Amino acid sequence: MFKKILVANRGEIALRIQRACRELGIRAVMVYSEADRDAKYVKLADEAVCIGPAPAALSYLNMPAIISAAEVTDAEAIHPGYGFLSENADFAERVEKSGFQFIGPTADSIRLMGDKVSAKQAMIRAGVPCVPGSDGALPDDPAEIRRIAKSIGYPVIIKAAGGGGGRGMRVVHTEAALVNAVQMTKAEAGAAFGNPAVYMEKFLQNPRHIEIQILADKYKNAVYLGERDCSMQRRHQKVIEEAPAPDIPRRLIERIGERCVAAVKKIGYRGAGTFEFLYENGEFYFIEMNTRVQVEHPVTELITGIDIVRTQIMVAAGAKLPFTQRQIQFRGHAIECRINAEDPYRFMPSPGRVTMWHAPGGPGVRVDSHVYTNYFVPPNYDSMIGKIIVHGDTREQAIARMQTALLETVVEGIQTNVPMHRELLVDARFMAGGTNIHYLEEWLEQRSGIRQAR
Ligand code: MV4
Repeated sequence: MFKKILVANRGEIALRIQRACRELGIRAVMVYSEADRDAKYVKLADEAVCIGPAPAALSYLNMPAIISAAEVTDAEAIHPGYGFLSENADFAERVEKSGFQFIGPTADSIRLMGDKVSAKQAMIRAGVPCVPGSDGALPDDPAEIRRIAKSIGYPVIIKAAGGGGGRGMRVVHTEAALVNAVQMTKAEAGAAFGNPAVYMEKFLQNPRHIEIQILADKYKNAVYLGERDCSMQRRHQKVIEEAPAPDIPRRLIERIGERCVAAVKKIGYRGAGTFEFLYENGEFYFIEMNTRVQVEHPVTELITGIDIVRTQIMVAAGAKLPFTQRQIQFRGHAIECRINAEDPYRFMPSPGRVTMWHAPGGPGVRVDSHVYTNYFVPPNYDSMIGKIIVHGDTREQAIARMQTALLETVVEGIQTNVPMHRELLVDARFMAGGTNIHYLEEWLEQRSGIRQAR
């Protein structure tokens, strides 16, 4: 096992990884920007190294600074967390070439999945069901493009190979709009991602976003840890996640989970990973794979009892997966609410000093947050300041526990989305379960309409 790991991230996930290290008897080196100098998880660290000024480009994205920090502290491995450099294949490569273990998949796997065209082709070859679409990147010939769209059937969606997570996409409803839309998306993709390649899919109008968590070791052992429903989102930012997904037959989850495991083994993937699917009319369609630990990993931890971050570290160190698929059991229901420092209905960021922080507690309540009373939320990074995660025997019990937890939560000095969560947790449609990816935006729209009418 490693003796020392460098944590190349900040905020709640940096603290989450630090905790996993402590439990494993591993020393954690935290790197921090000038804006995070006073954070408690930095002060509580075994060691901490300042890697640059507040802007992420100069600190948390600064590869030479991070690798130098690993060298001077004699760390053996680097955990990238999520965001920042976590899905940067060049970083993974430089980490390994400098003699450190990258806690994640190989640079080749990250590269394969980072290009959404090669990712989809790999998944088709591995037998994972995908959204019907173009065979690879679109050609330049307008007649060919029209022929492909006609065979798929309108509406179609044009997506950038270098995009993902909702960046670089355009929906096309008619043949008249098609060729121009492809050209526009290509131009934007070239500028944004340095890769103008685009591909085409049937546009699914009312899907749910369901994702499958997998874990794999270096010896081609792999398991799936069930699914998460991440349909409650606004502008591609997830707001509430839960596991299991309401009203999806277990045999469908088992079938898709087994396909994901087969794909992982086929491509030689290792570490934690997530297959993102759209789910519509009882069918799963692969869209992307994330090659990192995700924000919402705790809901899976709570229903399986498996520590995903601990397992990431163990398999990176060369351990075999400590469980088989048959040993994994799913128990109860978990829900996560992301707490953001923002105006709860207009979504403007609200950084600043937290003058009062009181976290909820009680049976089945987990809080992953680096915040404390008198913590200063810097304006330089993502507005997420923590997560409340609850577990119950049933979805109803989990909802009741989350309602209670949200009522107990006190955050003063800054605005947060806690009031929005309190309203959503008593919304009849949310409580019924199984809403699609458009529901939250429709709910917000209606809500603001009612307010304006008053
Ligand atoms: C789609 C789609 C409908 N049809 N692909 C958005 C994020 C990126 N991961 C893929 N996305 C979508 N791809 C087809 N063929 C709708 C979306 C989409 C979406 C997906 C998941 C969660 C939220 C979403 C919000 C808007 C659009």
